[in-house]
Amino acid sequence: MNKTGFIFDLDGVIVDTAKYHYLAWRKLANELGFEFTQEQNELFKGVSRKRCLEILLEIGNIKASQEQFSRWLVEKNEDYLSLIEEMDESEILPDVLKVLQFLKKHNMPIALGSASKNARPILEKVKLMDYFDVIVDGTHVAKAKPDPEVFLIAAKQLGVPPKDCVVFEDAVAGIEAANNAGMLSIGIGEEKVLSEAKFVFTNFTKMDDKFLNRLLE
Ligand code: B16
Ligand code: MG
Repeated sequence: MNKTGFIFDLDGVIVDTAKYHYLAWRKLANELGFEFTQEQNELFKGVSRKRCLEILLEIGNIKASQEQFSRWLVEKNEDYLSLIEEMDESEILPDVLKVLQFLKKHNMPIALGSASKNARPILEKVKLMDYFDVIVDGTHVAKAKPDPEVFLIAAKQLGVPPKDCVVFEDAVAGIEAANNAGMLSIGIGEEKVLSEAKFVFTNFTKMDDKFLNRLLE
């Protein structure tokens, strides 16, 4: 039997760090004198830190020098890091462990494919490192989702052809990246938002063993 490779996004799939990203971006926006809403934060999902700041400055209609831009990137990340400092296993989203354990039991190769440069410390905090054979994060990729680079590197490192990989993603850009990589995309979130995904589940509690078994075939 051909092995299937399973690739998980981090933010919004394994843990809900989007709320901490939001607080840190909102603080920066407020300091710069404008509001940043939860709705606008949707645009930031799956998007690199640098690109997020570019979008934020567009929203606030602010022009930044190179030096200011770099300083605000550092400031936002420091605020984000202090917000995630206290994270622990209780922040793992419902039934993520059930799915990881199911895949481990069947000896399936598992990778992380995240845009975040903070992916490793987060996996350590929530004690999930041992489940991942491969970790590809924002420190390894040059091109952001929807470019398939992050998932293609993960597939290569898992030793599984892209067409035999399954991707779990919560972001529109991430689903596009998985589709662009020729992988099976599974959206975690709202069907109307993730309409390009092959399958969509509100969260992992909705994914039963029957469906998971089908993915192994
Ligand atoms: P960092 P994912 C993404 O992670 C987030 O969805 C996105 O909001 C964030 O800007 C990006 O990581 C970069 O994160 O600032 O920690 O490097 O969803 O691809 O796991
Ligand atoms: Mg995500």
